[in-house]
Amino acid sequence: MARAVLDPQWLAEHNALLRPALEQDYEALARQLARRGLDAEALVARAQRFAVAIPSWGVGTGGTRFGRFPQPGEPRDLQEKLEDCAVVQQLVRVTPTVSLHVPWDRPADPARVRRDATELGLAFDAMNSNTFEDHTAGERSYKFGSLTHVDAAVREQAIALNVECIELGQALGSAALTVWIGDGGNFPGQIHLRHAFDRYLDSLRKIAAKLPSDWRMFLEHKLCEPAFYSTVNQDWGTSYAAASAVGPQCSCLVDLGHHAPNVNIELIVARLIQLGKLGGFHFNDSKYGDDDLDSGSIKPFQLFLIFHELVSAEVEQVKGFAPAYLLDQSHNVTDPLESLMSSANEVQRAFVKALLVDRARLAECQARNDALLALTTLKDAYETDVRPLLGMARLRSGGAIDPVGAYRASGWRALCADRRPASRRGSAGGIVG
Ligand SMILES: [Mn+2]
Repeated sequence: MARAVLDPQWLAEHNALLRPALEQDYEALARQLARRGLDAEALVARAQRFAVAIPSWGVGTGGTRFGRFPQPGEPRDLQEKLEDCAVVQQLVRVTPTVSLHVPWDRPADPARVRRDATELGLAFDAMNSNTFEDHTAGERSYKFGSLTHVDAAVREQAIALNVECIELGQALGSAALTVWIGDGGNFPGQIHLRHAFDRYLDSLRKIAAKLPSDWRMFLEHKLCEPAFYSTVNQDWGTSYAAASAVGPQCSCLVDLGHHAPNVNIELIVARLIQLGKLGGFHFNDSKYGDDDLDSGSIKPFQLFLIFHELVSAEVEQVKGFAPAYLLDQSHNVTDPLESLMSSANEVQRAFVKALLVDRARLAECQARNDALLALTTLKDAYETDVRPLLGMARLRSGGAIDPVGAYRASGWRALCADRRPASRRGSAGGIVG
């Protein structure tokens, strides 16, 4: 039994206030769903099994290149980050794993960190290697690249960090490595476009050679930034080519913010599923670019359409389909824990709504070329208010009916502000690709 950070008795009392209204709304929704041939109880059970990982860097206030506005009580070390992750998980019950970033969260004693996490009811998701900035004086600089650098010694150093991530991950119980590099050029002519990609493949193969047989390796592409003219792994096609070249343990990771404006992301998702190379997701939302805004805050319909593709693959039992889900956002103006709870809820909501799609009717519409009724079929699912179903799933899993409301009432932030004086510099923030 995991140690609860917030008092379970207090949480039960908080839930008791909201429970009568939830039960009324749930019964009404269950009747509506039954008319559509859907079983609310089965959907609650599916919602309860849904999971999305939390990034260790997400519990601290993020920032932009213009600045950062930390708030009181930010976690100062990995132990405190895990404690915050446990609070989120206690309230939402769909975030049982944490994804670590190395070296930001390099554990000195991984066995102890694993025990601490287990005690809090948490496990570890994919490891993330950071070779997009310099870490310690004396090491070789990544200013002009890491895995694709022209200097073999820099590439070796970056490869070694990825191998270290694998070894740490093994000790922590992780089984995946996510590789995102900032490598690219800011000037035409700065890098040899083909040779840089050759070096990328060569470095990736060396890392893949160190993967345990049950591990997976995810390649995360990104259109631009920090390189603004050319990026080595800039789009899903490049990522697919690289993952294919590296081998069967390697696949592509889709970060929702890493695409050109207006790109049809659900189509990319469908393609990668079809090609057997969809490894996972970094969920967030965006308006202009890699804004790292909260999931579902700008384009909730897009998120639903992505989950429609994911659920379709699940329903059709596409071979090898098992994508990893992680939130990857920068919380600049909110309490990060509130953003994580609300975003986990948005992702779970998109998943549950995708379960409501009448796939038989959609197939009929497609066979008849009935475009309008096909869209209506999707909208029938999308426009269903599933909040009572999500609330019931959280309640039955031991979480909060209203996670953000419960969190605010718990006073956790104020307690942290007291317990975690800012005299020690926070190890929190950071922007990740
Ligand atoms: Mn990402």
